[in-house]
Amino acid sequence: LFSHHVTPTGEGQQLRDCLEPSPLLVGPVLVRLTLPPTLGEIKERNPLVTPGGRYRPPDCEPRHRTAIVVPYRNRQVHLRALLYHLHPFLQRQQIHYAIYIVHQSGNSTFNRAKLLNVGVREALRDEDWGCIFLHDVDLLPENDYNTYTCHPQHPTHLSVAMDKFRYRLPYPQYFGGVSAVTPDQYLKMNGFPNQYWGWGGEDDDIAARVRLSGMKIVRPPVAIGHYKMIKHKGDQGNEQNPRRFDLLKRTRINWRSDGLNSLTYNLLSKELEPLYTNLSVSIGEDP
Ligand code: UDH
Ligand code: NGS
Repeated sequence: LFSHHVTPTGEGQQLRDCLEPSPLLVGPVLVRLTLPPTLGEIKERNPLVTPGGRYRPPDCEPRHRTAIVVPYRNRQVHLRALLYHLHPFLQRQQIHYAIYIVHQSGNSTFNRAKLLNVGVREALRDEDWGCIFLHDVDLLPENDYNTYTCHPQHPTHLSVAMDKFRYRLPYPQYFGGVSAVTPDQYLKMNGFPNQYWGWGGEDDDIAARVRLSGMKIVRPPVAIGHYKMIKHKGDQGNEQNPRRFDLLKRTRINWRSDGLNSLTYNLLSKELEPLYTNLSVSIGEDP
């Protein structure tokens, strides 16, 4: 029931395990898509968040350690909206967490899945996270009963009811938006593909890896997995990938050789910003 927790002053202190479910949960939350506050204002509203966008509950010993990894380029306003909503959301869940923004530097075609691979690897260098969330920047959770924790055996798909799909799954195998894996599950599926440059298909490849490596996808109830997507146009540098259908035909052959075990990149910088850890990375370009 009690576990040892060392305070920054070095004094030992007994903290009771956090209650489950967290007594701070409120259920459905109103997500308004007005212009989000500035980063400074968001930090003021989240005084217990420490450099790098990290947090642990002050009054109880957390039961979960979750890293949130966000693939990112040139979406400043969306990032502010995400931080504004996600920090209080995760604090209500009494999770020990950190938010990692993986910024693709340069102008080469965007590669979401490869950025996610980089984020997982770098996050695990920092800490022994029990759960890693793969989180699009433009998705805002609307119900805090949708807990940001992992299933011990199977990868989780969280964004099962997005407003743009009229709060339903668009198709049974959909794995895009927000999903989560434990480090073990991630290893088992050899991570994510590195070869999807541009929009589309990489999430379907990841879903196929889950199945091919002998796991299945678990999901929260549709009534709870509600998300608002911030509306936007397709990004420059992330045009539809015409090769995605051919790549998807080969997942069964490629997944063991392309993924975590073939990942290469250059980490250009790692900055502990007040509300997030910013990883700037050069991931190359479509050969
Ligand atoms: N992302 C960026 N910057 C980019 C591209 C993508 O940060 O330039 C990230 C961001 O986290 C985003 C995620 O990658 O949430 C997924 O990209 P997306 O938002 O383009 O994909 P989504 O399917 O939106 O959510 C599609 C909108 C228009 C695509 C038109 C093709 N039919
Ligand atoms: C599928 C895409 C997925 C995408 C999903 C939703 O068709 O990558 O649509 O797209 N798969 C392929 O293109 C092979 S959305 O409606 O969000 O634009 O996530």
